[in-house]
Amino acid sequence: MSPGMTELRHKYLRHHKKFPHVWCPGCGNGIILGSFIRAVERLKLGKNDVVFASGIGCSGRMTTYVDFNTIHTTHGRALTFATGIKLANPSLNVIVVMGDGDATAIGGNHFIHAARRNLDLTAIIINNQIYGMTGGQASPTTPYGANSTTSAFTNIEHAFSIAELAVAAGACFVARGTVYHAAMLDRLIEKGIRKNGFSVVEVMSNCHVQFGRRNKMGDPVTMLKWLKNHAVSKENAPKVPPDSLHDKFTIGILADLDKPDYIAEYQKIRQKAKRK
Ligand SMILES: Cc1ncc(C[n+]2csc(CCOP(=O)(O)OP(=O)(O)O)c2C)c(N)n1
Repeated sequence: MSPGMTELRHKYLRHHKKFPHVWCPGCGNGIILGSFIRAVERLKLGKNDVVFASGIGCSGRMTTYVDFNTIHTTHGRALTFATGIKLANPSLNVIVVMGDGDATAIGGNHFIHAARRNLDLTAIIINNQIYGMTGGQASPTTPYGANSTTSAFTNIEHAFSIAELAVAAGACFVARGTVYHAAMLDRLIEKGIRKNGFSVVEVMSNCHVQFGRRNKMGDPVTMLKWLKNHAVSKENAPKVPPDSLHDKFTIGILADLDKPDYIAEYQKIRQKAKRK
């Protein structure tokens, strides 16, 4: 029988040292943390074989709470630290958690080049459509027409899709889930970690405090229902009329391809250089 959440909490969380956590009641980050530790458990990864890196933001606090090798880095630069760690010790499973602002605004350039480089890292990107920790400023994924502290008369910029950006930049595994679909999220994170190459799992999440309250969704249940009603599975998407898809997003595995990973290629270059 697989262990229950209480057992997993004792096994994987720094519950004596680092709790209570800083997240608001009902924050989607707790669901994502649960999915992450269930995925690690299912993969039977040793705690010392996992490195969990984060940037800055509410998402960035996740590394504080788990009992792996962890590194809480600077805003937008988690992938650069993770790159160094993986290159120094390729046997480690290096998993990175970032917010939408962290990964695609200040860290946007690092993100697209990490995807293009195809180093074997797993990036979990929590898309709550807002800068949560700093008080609700618009991020690159804040929808057109939404309210935020920096777009009090509605956002006139257009959001981009993190998952589609990752596909275009060359990530070899790209998936999108939501905190409403938690069981599916466990599997997507598990597959992302298992994949050899740069993997991205975008998680649509609720920040009902900074995003929801300004957009008539001020409680977690309303936001979870919004996520449920706006998610379309990849399998069903072709059956949905295109004009009703414009405000929806696709969930599931969006890309899964095999290409040589950076470390294998780098070893070949080392061999070539040695023969010279
Ligand atoms: C170089 C730098 N710029 C700006 C900040 C301020 N800052 C801290 S968290 C944050 C936004 C975080 O938003 P997001 O990445 O979406 O994560 P969330 O808090 O929503 O999880 C910002 C702008 C910082 N800490 N460092």
